[in-house]
Amino acid sequence: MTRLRWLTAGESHGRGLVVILEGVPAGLPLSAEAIAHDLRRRQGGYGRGARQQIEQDRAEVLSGVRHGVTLGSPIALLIWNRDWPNWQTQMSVAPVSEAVPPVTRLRPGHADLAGAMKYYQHDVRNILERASARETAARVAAGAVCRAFLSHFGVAIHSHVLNIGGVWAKPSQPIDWERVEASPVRCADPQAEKEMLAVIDAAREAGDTVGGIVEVVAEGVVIGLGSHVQWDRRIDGRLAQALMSINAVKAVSIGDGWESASMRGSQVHDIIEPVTDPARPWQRKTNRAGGTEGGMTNGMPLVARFAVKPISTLAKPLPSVDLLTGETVQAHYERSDVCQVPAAGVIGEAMVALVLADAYLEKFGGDHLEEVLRNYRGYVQTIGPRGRGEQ
Ligand code: EPS
Repeated sequence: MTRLRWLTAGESHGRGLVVILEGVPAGLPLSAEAIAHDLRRRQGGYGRGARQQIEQDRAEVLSGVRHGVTLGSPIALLIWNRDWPNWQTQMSVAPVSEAVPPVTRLRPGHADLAGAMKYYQHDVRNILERASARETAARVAAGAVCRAFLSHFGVAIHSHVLNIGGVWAKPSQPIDWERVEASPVRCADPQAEKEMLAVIDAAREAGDTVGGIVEVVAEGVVIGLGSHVQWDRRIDGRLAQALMSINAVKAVSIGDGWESASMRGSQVHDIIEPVTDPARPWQRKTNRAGGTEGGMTNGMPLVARFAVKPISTLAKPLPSVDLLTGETVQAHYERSDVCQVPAAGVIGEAMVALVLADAYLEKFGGDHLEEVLRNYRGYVQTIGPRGRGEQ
């Protein structure tokens, strides 16, 4: 990230989560309600566990905003954990006199083992509290700020679920985003939705978990974000890193991704259509590239998919080993989600928003929203066919 910097802090059962976002220009109207909206969306989805009934995530805006408008100074957001009162002894910042039993039964698939080795811990709680996907609430709050910024450039970011536990949604175009928002699994296909709900129920009954595949779509993205000239400036690489960093994500692809590897070039590449509408130059017959070519956006919608593995905290735990004794035990279980795939989509939107906001600021830099917009409009005037009405 070059123009936008952000860091989160907070443990899953600590007092709360914090994110500081720096680089958002001055002059952006920002409401706590817009952030709360995305936080609510992250908490939803069929298959979520008991924790989401306790929490009602809302971000308090501590800085960087005055009278509903950003100042250009760092924006600090704080989300209190409502579960904290139940964890005050276990998660106390100060030393406590009570004995707090350590978590020692390692969960295969989680950060427990590698984290305990790396940080020389004798209590897995010292790892799992930060490794928990609860941290993604802070990312979603920061992403909501970026979404508000991007809306001034006509960018809209959505996500939908393509697969849960092996059940595929039928492809549909255009995607009915209202239906997706109303769907308990954030899926556009009503038939697949029914089957997905059944798959989640069956996994719950078996004390198991299920993963899936999510697609994030960003519409209205301008041509030319990112760059071909250096590896770390490529927008597809930046998106992949951001999406892969979401807890439990094991694969990311852009556009047709894996499928394109087994097709011929003539089937894969998106034919460029003649320019008839100067307001929408460089349209393609198809969008198999998913909106990026040469490490840059190409003016078509950005389409990124990612695969989420099933959550590793199982109600019917896998055999494992005790961190302290090295003996065979059942892995640790307190409570967990059966399926977090719908929520992962909302988190994916936030990560895409953070990457795109950074890329817009990199290309159209400015300290006030109006300045960024001026730079943007100046650029947009130059993106038609060379030699035709270029300014
Ligand atoms: C989560 C909160 C967590 C888990 C989940 C994500 O709450 P708790 O640990 O109190 O149940 O529900 O995290 C995991 C599944 C995990 O394995 O870490 C949230 O707010 O998203």
